[in-house]
Amino acid sequence: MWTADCFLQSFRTIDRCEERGMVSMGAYIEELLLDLAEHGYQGRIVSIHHLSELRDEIVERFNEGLFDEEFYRLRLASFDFNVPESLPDAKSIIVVAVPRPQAQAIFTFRGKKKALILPPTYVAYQRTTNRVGEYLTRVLKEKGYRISGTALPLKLLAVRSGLAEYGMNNIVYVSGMGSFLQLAAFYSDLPFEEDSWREARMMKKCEDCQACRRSCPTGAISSDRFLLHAERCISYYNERRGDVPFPAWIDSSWHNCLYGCLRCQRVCAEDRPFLNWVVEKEEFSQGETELLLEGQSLDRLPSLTVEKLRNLDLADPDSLDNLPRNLRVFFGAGEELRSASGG
Ligand code: B12
Ligand code: SF4
Ligand code: SF4
Repeated sequence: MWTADCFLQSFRTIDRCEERGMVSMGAYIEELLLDLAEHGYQGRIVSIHHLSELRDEIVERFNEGLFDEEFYRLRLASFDFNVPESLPDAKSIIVVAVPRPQAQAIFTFRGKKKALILPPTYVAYQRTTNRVGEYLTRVLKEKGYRISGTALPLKLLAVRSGLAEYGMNNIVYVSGMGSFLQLAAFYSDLPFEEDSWREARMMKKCEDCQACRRSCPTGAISSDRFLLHAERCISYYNERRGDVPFPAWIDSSWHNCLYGCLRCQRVCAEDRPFLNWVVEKEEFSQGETELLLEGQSLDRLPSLTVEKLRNLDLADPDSLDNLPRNLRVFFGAGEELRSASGG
């Protein structure tokens, strides 16, 4: 569990600041980190100087040709390593981990019910980031500091800041949260130089375990390199636009969630305590499931269905667009539905 011990590293940094007479800033950051923990979050603050290291690492891997071209263009090209115009005097980056549960949607088709999980982060993604942002804005404002949003590689930032460690599955783990968490990061004009920046590291436990690698059906977690073959990850495909069909090499039996995939987290001992943590649950009748398989737009759905979708964060055109493709693999829904939904 998350205890004051976990702050040891931050305290050491603060002690050094105090030796240099920066007592008030050290104490203030200590207070900020403790307050974050009281909200159930965990965080680290690092100097803005590390921004270029994050950029260089991604650029280097790109130059080495380690990213599938289309994957890079669709998912990584939007990283922005420049200090934002809204906060030109940014001095630090605050990275926060928020524990996140799963949600469940039960669908009914041809008399059969199928419960499908939405893994952590799929529901309330933006709301969670906003909540952290609002919290930091409120707390820092009291001391006259400000924050601004980031578009950074969050796992790399979290690991190098000392907040998290990589699992072999390339997902990051935070003490007391497993990997069931969402990361958020903000620039701030809060000065902080003596941070706990370190090399990227993998959990010690992974050295004697390969459970995630063995459980991944697609070979995305391979033994030829640590970096995930993201273009082999099921999540990459079921998050894509609804008119992009699943590649033929994905066996339909490999799908295990409405969005995303949980195979490499479900087998991990670090995640065992969180596997039954399911909050939002909604059930869709046969009629509702058929309407969703047909890809009906929001204005053509009954208000009760819209309400249920809203609770699962699926009441938006993008989600409604890719639901038919993602659902069909579980129901083996026939050609009549495929053509009705234009798939
Ligand atoms: C693109 C993306 C994806 C892509 C690619 C995933 C990937 N691994 O890159 C796809 C669509 C596949 C995806 C899937 C998922 N994602 Co995603 N995704 C992102 C996004 C937008 C960027 C990730 C990224 O930076 N990739 C680039 C690669 C290069 O970075 P990296 O994975 O950190 O790679 C580093 C390591 O490999 C390390 N490295 C290389 N060699 C070695 C060797 C050693 C020994 C060590 C220690 C390290 C090391 O160096 C690399 C960096 O240079 C982030 C949000 C964000 N803004 O960061 C969310 C994010 C990573 N996703 C998230 C989640 C929850 C998921 C899923 C778990 C969802 C699900 N259940 O299906 C899966 C996990 C799949 C997996 N096994 O990784 C969370 C992660 C939470 C966590 N606990 O880690 C994030 C952070 C969103 C958030 N705000 O919380 N995702
Ligand atoms: S399943 Fe094993 S190897 Fe994979 S992340 Fe968990 S501990 Fe590490
Ligand atoms: S999320 Fe699924 S497909 Fe992606 S690496 Fe993990 S087990 Fe493999």
